[in-house]
Amino acid sequence: MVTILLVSLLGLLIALGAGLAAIGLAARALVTAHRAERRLVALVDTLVDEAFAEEAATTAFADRVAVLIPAYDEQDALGPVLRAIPIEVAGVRTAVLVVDDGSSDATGSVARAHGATVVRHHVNRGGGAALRTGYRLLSAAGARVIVTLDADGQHRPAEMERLVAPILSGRVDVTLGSRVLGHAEPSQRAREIGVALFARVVSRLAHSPVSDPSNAYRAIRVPALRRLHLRQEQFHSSEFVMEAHKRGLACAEVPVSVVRRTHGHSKKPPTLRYGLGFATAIVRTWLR
Ligand SMILES: Nc1nc2c(ncn2[C@@H]2O[C@H](COP(=O)(O)OP(=O)(O)OP(=O)(O)O)[C@@H](O)[C@H]2O)c(=O)[nH]1
Ligand SMILES: [Mg+2]
Repeated sequence: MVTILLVSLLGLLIALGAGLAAIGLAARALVTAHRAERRLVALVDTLVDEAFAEEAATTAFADRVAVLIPAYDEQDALGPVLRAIPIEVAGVRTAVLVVDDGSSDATGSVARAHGATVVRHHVNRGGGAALRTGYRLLSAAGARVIVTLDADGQHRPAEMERLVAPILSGRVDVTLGSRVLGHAEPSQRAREIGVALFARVVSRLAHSPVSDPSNAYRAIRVPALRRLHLRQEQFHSSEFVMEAHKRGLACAEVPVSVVRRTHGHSKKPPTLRYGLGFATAIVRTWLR
């Protein structure tokens, strides 16, 4: 009897030891993977910084309204967007930076052919990561205001003044484009329901009415950027809105249009996965 008990106890101890060792190994693997990822990101950032400096772009953005466009395989859509960017907005000259997010098509050369400054992520990192790269470079280059819009032609560059003027006049730090206050061409029903649902959630958590938390057409006064903690690789819009409210920046929603894509295709994951990713980004930003 005693022998059976001892053998069982020994078996239990061995199993426990093996379990702990496995957990230790898994934790080490995670730490190593995280370190490797950080090194890779640092490498990509260094390459981007060098490319930006080589393009002598540092002076091109000083005191300008910087137009920041993240672009991933948008060779067909990007040209018309760039042609429509106004030379001046609310009396201030614009300068355009396209962050080519690891495209495998001619996005970068199309952007250059249209006179934009281009930096490239050598691997695809997501729209949020592309915007962070742009924010970092443009802040260092002395831009006054940064306005972001998509490369797919869904936002209208002609409406840029609505976003930039309230910042230049000193009224607010951040403007957020809203298709709900403005105009939206009909899209998938699930997407429309999602926009309405997430608007309610984000408004509640941000303690302020936010009618279109997935709209990437927005602008910010550059010094205010430093106060935001932006980490999302992909679902950056809700993070940006919630952070702006959380850090006490003066925000205003501005009516804008969102039209249908006429070239290329959406890079977003399917609706359910998109909804989950969007919800996770909201919760993580809120808990921060
Ligand atoms: N989704 C996605 N977009 C990226 C990425 N990198 C850069 N972008 C750019 O981010 C912008 C928004 O991407 P879209 O896939 O059009 O997302 P969306 O406009 O919110 O969604 P749709 O309404 O489906 O077009 C575009 O200019 C993309 O080219 C990426 O890794 N994924
Ligand atoms: Mg789009």
